[in-house]
Amino acid sequence: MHDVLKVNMMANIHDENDHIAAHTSEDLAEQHIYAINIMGAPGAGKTTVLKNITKNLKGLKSYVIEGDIESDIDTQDLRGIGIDTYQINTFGACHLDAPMIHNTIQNIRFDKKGILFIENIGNLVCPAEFSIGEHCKMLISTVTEGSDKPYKYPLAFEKADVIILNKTDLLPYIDFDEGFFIKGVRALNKNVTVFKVSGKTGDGFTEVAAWIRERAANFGG
Ligand SMILES: Nc1nc2c(ncn2[C@@H]2O[C@H](COP(=O)(O)OP(=O)(O)OP(=O)(O)O)[C@@H](O)[C@H]2O)c(=O)[nH]1
Ligand SMILES: [Mg+2]
Repeated sequence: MHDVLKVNMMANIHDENDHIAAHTSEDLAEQHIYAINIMGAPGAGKTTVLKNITKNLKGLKSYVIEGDIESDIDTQDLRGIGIDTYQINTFGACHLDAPMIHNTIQNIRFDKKGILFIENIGNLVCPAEFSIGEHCKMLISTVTEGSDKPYKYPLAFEKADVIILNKTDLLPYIDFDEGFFIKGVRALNKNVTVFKVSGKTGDGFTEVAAWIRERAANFGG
């Protein structure tokens, strides 16, 4: 009988990742930068939401790191409206990790205090498993995805510090059971703040921006 050495690879990967993430988070705080990890399915409105928040964040500068498997479409879009944006392409990987963010922030000159939005890869599963140095995890969910998503993709809802329910302008056209959605959210994450917004009309974003300003003012950065 041979001895078998069991190595928990995932635990090792997570430990190393979390160590780097903690470093990044401290580094950003020292530079008075509050970092938000924006997660959500492809097309949920991550870029649209961050654009709407930015418009309402008077007095705080917005920086963005765009995570995409390929392309720089969102980065070009954001740079086009004057937002300081940096691209990461993972070329296949389904989530951002702490070393990617650690490396990218070495290239950013944070000349004013503000908010760093990190748009994760469009995916409702993997990004929730990895800390990347953020001070806040923001989950974008949408009425078009259906009200059962907290039940089917629990980790993202469990880990979120704030949930943005987007595309509410489309409510008249679809069946979305808000009570069922909220019940699922509360079962996983009792106290998480939930905002209902429309990235198309801009409704709800003054409240989201106020919430972020409050968090950014009190996070110790
Ligand atoms: N009707 C409606 N459309 C929206 C809303 N928010 C975003 N959209 C549309 O949804 C599509 C996807 O929006 P994006 O902001 O690109 O979504 P994303 O999550 O950044 O997408 P990826 O980066 O590709 O994962 C676009 O056509 C947006 O115009 C909304 O509140 N209402
Ligand atoms: Mg996007």
